[in-house]
Amino acid sequence: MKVTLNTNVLTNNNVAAQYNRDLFTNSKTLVINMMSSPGAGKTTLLEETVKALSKKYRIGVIEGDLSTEIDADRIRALGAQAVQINTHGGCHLDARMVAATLQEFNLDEIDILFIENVGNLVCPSGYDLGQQHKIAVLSVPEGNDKIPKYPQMFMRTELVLLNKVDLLPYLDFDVPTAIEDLTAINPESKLIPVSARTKEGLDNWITWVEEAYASCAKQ
Ligand SMILES: Nc1nc2c(ncn2[C@@H]2O[C@H](COP(=O)(O)OP(=O)(O)OP(=O)(O)O)[C@@H](O)[C@H]2O)c(=O)[nH]1
Ligand SMILES: [Mg+2]
Repeated sequence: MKVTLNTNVLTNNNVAAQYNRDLFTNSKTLVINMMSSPGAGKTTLLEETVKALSKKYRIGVIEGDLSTEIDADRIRALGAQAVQINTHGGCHLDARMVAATLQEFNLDEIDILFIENVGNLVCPSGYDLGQQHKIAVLSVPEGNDKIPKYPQMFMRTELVLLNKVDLLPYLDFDVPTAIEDLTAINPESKLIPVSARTKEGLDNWITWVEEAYASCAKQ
């Protein structure tokens, strides 16, 4: 028997994403969905971002992991509000999980909300969470082949933070090749080289966030 699915199987996700988007728009909260492989440095980058921005902006963070509160605790240690979602085996966050979590924030009092997605270069990119911006973190030890091998992630993001550039002298990662591969897949995407360890390039990332905030700012 041939079964034709006329229904968008992600309908519920899309409905929840629109619900989230309306909340973010009404509260003028900038929301950035950060995705990467496990260990690329998302939480470390968010720690540095919180340190750099928290005097000027009220920051909230949603942390997505299969298990534990480790990442949320790292953010809370810096004084920012962080809520942990545990997916219990799920390989990505979906908009319904985020919607449920939003009850724990007063969005009127959050200027910038970062969502750290579950470490995975495949599943998270397909799910709209209602954010205004989707970005990818790629790290130098992962190698140059990740952009061509996981094109959906880099097609659907507008910025790649190339993290761990402090390790470039020790590894064979080639930055011009990464830029070339990214441009071939997504000519609109930017790439910012950074090191959460040495802080190299972090000012360029912070400027990017502040410019994004300016376009949806609470005035
Ligand atoms: N050398 C170097 N190490 C880094 C850098 N950024 C993060 N790390 C290290 O990389 C490891 C993983 O960092 P996390 O920030 O936990 O990575 P993550 O992407 O949040 O990991 P998951 O949440 O598990 O997906 C830690 O040991 C960090 O100290 C960097 O710029 N340079
Ligand atoms: Mg993390």
